[in-house]
Formats: sequence, structure tokens, C-alpha cells
Amino acid sequence: MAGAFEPKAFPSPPPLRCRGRTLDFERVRIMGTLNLTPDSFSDGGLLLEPAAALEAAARMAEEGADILDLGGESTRPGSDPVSVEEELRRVLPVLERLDPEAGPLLSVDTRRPEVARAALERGVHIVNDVTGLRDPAMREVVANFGAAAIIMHMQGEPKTMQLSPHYEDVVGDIRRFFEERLELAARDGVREVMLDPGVGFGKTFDHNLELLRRLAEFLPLGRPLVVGVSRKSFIGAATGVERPAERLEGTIVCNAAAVWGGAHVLRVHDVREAVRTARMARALALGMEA
Ligand code: HH2
Repeated sequence: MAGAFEPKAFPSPPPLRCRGRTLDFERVRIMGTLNLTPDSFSDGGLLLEPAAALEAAARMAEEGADILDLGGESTRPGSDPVSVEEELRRVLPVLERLDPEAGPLLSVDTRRPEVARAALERGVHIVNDVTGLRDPAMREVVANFGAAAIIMHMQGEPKTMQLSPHYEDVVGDIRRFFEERLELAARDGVREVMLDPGVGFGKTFDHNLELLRRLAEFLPLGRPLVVGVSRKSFIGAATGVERPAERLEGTIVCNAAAVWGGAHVLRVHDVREAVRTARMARALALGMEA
């Protein structure tokens, strides 16, 4: 049986090139989450004031974030959608004060083409779409700006996605989904794409664990793999830790497992810890020093 830390046989995907910036995957990249919402599941309300959000952004950059992901809508299980106007009101004041030319790449976490467009006009490099570029208007906006996108998998909608998730084979089904969406993206001119299996989005406890165990099966698609486990409820279920902000140890273990499975980007709330986790996990797998 292969060891848990077995180096993966797949070469790194080519660097992501978007809007004049480049991100290679010679090491694991860290995406810091900035939730500019009142109701995100682990940190809602903490960053509502732009000054607080900017302070958090500066701290994450200092701690080693390669990407900052700004979101103005919670998509936690059971959440209701917010209006485009509200999402813009939350995201733009922060975005306007971040420099797209230097420091971490900027990503906007939105499923709305109108929000993506406004963010791209202010220099964002990546559109992180939890609906996986389902909307043709979203594909058009991303293509027109020469931006990159994250195609994330979600079964259903946030409001109801955890009621009865079902798959024939969670990895095979998501792999087919990726293939279909990659084809649509390429047809519509979106070339720089990262893939994310969407841990916690229409998945049971067992589905989430299986995705982490079998992550390497997505590597043959040849795209950077993004994994977001940070503080999620399956970690609470496994560790018995009720409060999301206290799920750090479980998050660290899952991030290490994601690295051993070949993840290229970890989406996290705790940047410093994720940077160190990724370095240690990679050293165990490949014997590489940071
Ligand atoms: N998870 C969340 C939101 N966006 N995007 C990607 N690509 N991958 C993820 O796993 C992912 C995501 C949920 O986490 P969070 O943003 O902290 O919570 P909320 O949706 O409540 O704001």
C-alpha cells in the first residue's frame, strides 16, 4: 500500500496567468478568506468595517497569503441570497483600497456576474464562483477581462444543499462536472481555471472525507486544485468542537491531507498556520525545505 505521504506522480500545472500577474505552483499557495459579511459561519460580522477588513488583509499578506478572497455573501448551508446591491456595498469599499499590482493576487468570491464585473473593473485577478461558471454571463465577464476563475462544485443551492446530498460516486461525479464546465469555459474563452471540489457544499460528512482521501484523482485534469476545508462543520463533527473559530487543529490535519493529495491552493481563515502546515506537509512528502 502506498504511504500516506507518497509524492504525487503528477507534475505541477502550468502557472496561472491573469491580468498581468503570474502564480506558479512550485509550492502550495495560500488563499486567505476575507468575509465581508454579517453572517459567515465562522467569522461573520468581524470585518464589516472596511478599516477592519483592510487590517486583516494586511495581516494575511504579511503572514504569507498568495491570494486574498473577498466575499460579500455567505454561502453557508441554509443561507439566503443577498441582493447584488448589498454585495457590492460590502465588497467595493475594501477592494478600492487594495493594490492589484503588488502583494497577494485578488479574488472575488461571488456567483453574480454584476459583482464580478465591478470587482474586475477594480483590478481583481480571479473570480471564485461557487456555482462553477454555470451562468453564461459569468463566463463572458471573466473572458472579457482576461481573468482567471475557480470552478467550484456545489450540489444544489446553499439554502437546501445539505438536506439530502446524493452521488453515484462523489469523486467520479465531480470529475465529470469539472470536465463539462471546463469545456464550456474553454468554448467561451475562459482559459485560466482552477478547480475546487467544494468541500461542504452539498456533501455529507462521508462525502467530504472521501473527497479528501481521493483528491489525487482530480490531478489528471491538469489544473490547479483549490481546497477549502477551513473550520467547516465536518471538522466540528469529527472533533466535537462546536465553535467554528476553534476548529484550527482539525483544519490543520485536513489541510495536510489535502497537500498530500496534491492540492495546489488552500483556502483558509488562518493564514499563518496554513503556510506552516503546507511547508511541513510538503517536506514530509517530498523532503523539500521551505
Ligand atoms: N467555501 C466557502 C466559501 N467560498 N470558495 C471556494 N472556492 N471553496 C470553498 O471551499 C469555499 C468557497 C465557505 O466558507 P466561508 O467563506 O468562510 O463561509 P461563508 O460562506 O459563510 O461566508
